[in-house]
Amino acid sequence: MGHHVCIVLLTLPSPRIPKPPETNTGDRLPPGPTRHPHTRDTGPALGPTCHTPLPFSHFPSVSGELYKSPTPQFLRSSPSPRARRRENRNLLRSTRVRSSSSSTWALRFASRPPLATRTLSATRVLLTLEEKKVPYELKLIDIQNKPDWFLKISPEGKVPVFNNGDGKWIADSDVITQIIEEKYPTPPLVTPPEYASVGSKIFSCFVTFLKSKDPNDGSEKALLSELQALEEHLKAHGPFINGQNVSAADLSLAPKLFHLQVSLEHFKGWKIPENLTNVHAYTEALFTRESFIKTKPAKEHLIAGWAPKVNA
Ligand SMILES: N[C@@H](CCC(=O)N[C@@H](CS)C(=O)NCC(=O)O)C(=O)O
Repeated sequence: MGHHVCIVLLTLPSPRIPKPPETNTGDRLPPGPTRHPHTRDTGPALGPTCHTPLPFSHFPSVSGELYKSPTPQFLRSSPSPRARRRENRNLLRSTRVRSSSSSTWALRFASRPPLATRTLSATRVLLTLEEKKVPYELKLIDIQNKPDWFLKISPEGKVPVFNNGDGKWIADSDVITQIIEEKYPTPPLVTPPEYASVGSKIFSCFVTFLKSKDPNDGSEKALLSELQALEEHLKAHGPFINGQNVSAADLSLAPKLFHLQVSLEHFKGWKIPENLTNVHAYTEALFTRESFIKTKPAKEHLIAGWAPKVNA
């Protein structure tokens, strides 16, 4: 594969990691993000439902490059001139521009780094590229302060947008993953139509239950019923939705199940029931895949992303 495809994700300014509610019985988070001197981990994330925080340490593409970013646009959204100056100082102190002709940025953040998030739709595109070992480049934007170059390639202002290497930008993860499948058919990731909607209601049930403040509103039961349906499907057809091999439906569901597992345990002390053994084997099989490990969000970032929803 001679060329890279390109995908636009997003970055947002970094908030503090919020404290879990008092009722939480899960593990408590450390007061701030763990700093790893040799990685490019960013701070915690704050984002609406569809945002999946992603530390920069997870951005390297299979080509070994990091990502391209024409300008550090995310700094422009700092709340005050003073904060802007401080963040600009931090960036200047911590940004290294690699002397490569491809103007690849390597960012290392010395203190209170900006935040990198990505959407669940972007994640499935990334997972698809990783599974197919297609080299790619990432461009990051501040979704709250969309740069002009981004609005030119995504007039509706949505991420992800994807460029197949032919200069044509395509929106919508359904379309994008289909195009990737056509252009890079190996390994095939098509889910047969009869299985394509397996697990598709889990995410909305999870969000309702996560946000629920009434234990008797049926939201837990609704989620359990969807998980039970997944259990039965996997028991009959597993270990993955389409049998022996991972497919597009798994790549869409995997990040959602990770969000479910991490945030429900954190905010509600809730775990997927142990008797759903096939679901447990399934999440284990997905979460230990190289593609998933490379693209998954740090738990503390994920939790910080959900906190505003839970506490709303
Ligand atoms: N159905 C689209 C969803 C795209 C979408 O709604 N993206 C949201 C993030 S999840 C977005 O870019 N929101 C930014 C905005 O509307 O300003 C897909 O699967 O790609």
